[in-house]
Amino acid sequence: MNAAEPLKCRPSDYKSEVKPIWCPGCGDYHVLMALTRAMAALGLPPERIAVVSGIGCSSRIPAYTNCYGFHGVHGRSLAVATGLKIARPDITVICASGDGDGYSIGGNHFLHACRRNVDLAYIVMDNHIYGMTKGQPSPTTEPDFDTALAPGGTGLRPFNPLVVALASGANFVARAYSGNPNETAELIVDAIKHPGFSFVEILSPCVTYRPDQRSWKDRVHPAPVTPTDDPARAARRLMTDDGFNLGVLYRGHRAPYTPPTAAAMVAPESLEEEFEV
Ligand SMILES: Cc1ncc(C[n+]2csc(CCOP(=O)(O)OP(=O)(O)O)c2C)c(N)n1
Ligand code: SF4
Ligand SMILES: [Mg+2]
Repeated sequence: MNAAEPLKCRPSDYKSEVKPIWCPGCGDYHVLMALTRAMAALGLPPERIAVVSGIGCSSRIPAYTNCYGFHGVHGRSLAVATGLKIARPDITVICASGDGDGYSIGGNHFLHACRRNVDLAYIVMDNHIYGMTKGQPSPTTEPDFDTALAPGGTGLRPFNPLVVALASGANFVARAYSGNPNETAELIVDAIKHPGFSFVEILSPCVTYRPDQRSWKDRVHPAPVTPTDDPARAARRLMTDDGFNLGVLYRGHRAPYTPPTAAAMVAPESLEEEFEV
């Protein structure tokens, strides 16, 4: 076989023997399906892929693949994924988060990962709630979403992940819906192939704490426009975004970050000499 030719793989080749413990009907099952379909479509050997996550129901996903995995610290998935990609550029690094993990505690890392533009695919399973810790509002929760934990709703303006990603310099920005696993798989393939920091927001319902999200299947629709490489045009589209437009919004041409070569780095011993008092 030609070395450059992708392997002929099936999605099941990327599943581990660990059985998911998500609630029956959780959208994350479909994200796992989409992710393994994407890996099979790319034909990469599992040992050439790393899936890195934080903490949350969604962040359990690395355990359910047989690739290298890191189920780490809440909100720090991007820090780990960035370091891994810099140290091992030969590995395809997929970073996975939830809206709590990625937009609350990990929000700062999100901004800087977009800005740094390291060649990563970042998928966020957004259910507009903290599922794992039993339903606290997240940055994407609607202001009037009424729960025992936030009676009457938070009254706070939700965070718009696509706006933040675009404004912060992400090189690829897309939205998917877990209930469409084929389209989601295609967007993940596209994100992995696109150079630089590629962000895919995946609407993935939490059927336990957000049963209202079952209606998302009737609300999502393909974006009525083709992807753009013009950030100003993408920004204008986001001004009228209803939150349910699916597909690639923005595909940029910014060159991914490349770390300095070992030769260009200063040896720590020489710094020691310089700073000796
Ligand atoms: C430092 C730290 N703070 C808080 C927590 C508690 N905690 C665990 S998961 C989680 C929120 C998860 O929400 P999200 O990322 O949206 O994932 P979901 O469960 O909804 O998929 C929180 C606050 C923690 N584990 N570590
Ligand atoms: S609590 Fe919600 S997000 Fe967590 S597994 Fe159950 S349905 Fe999924
Ligand atoms: Mg969540």
